[in-house]
Amino acid sequence: MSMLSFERKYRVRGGTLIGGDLFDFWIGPFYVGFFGVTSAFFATLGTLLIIYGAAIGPTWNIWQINIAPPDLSYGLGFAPLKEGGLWQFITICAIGAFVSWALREVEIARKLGIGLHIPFAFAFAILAYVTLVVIRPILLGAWGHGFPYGILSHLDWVSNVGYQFLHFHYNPAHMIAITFFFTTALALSLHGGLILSCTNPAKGQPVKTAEHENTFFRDDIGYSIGALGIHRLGLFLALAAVFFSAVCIVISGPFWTRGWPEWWNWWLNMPIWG
Ligand code: UQ1
Repeated sequence: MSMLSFERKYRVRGGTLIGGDLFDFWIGPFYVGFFGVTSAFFATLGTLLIIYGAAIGPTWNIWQINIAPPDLSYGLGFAPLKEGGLWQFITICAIGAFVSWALREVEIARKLGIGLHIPFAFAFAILAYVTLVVIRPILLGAWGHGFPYGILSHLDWVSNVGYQFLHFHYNPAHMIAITFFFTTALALSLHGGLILSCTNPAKGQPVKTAEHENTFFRDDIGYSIGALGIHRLGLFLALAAVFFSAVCIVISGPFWTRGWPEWWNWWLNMPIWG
């Protein structure tokens, strides 16, 4: 299944950023490349370190395994392995693997002569992670502000940081992020519904085309954004959701230390109220 007959013509040489022809090959369906090697290296090392962290920890319960960042007292220095150093190494491996994966996507896109939209989009996800475990901890002066690696522990971290600001839903960037998440879901449901309604009609009916797609929305809301436009809008909405999520956490602490409800006092304090 993975190696379709027509895929061979797309297995072209070149487009690599590093390594020339050296790693320019496939293993089964997967393109390797220099960054495929570095992705595998960092992912394997990071996973082994997580397993080691679990092994020296108190539990093998998958929900409770936790690899915590260093204590705040270590500031921005290196901590001993068992005191958060493991978390620091795992973070380096994670960033190494994510960035390698993005660059491997760049190499594949260059090979195919397509745009860099996919690695560009993935870069936003990497930015969100790096904001949580590097940028915000540096701004706050300690690696201990990063989130712990564990299923329940990272949920507790989110809950605790949320309550530290009394009511996180009053964070204006959080409000914007949520609005973009909901709008992304609206856009994808409209788009998915429209494409299926046209390409998978009732038995015996012909498959419909762009004319029908445009006409539906012109009849419905007086406007059609078009086949290319809906995908530009979708990508924008999804990336804006991730971007404002990163903004909402990076401003919490480094740029605003009180409860988020209090931030809205700027409105009550406006001189227009007399
Ligand atoms: C749309 O206008 C359009 O163009 C024909 C699509 O393309 C296939 C769509 O999927 C959707 C959902 C719309 C409607 C969206 C807006 C923002 C008017």
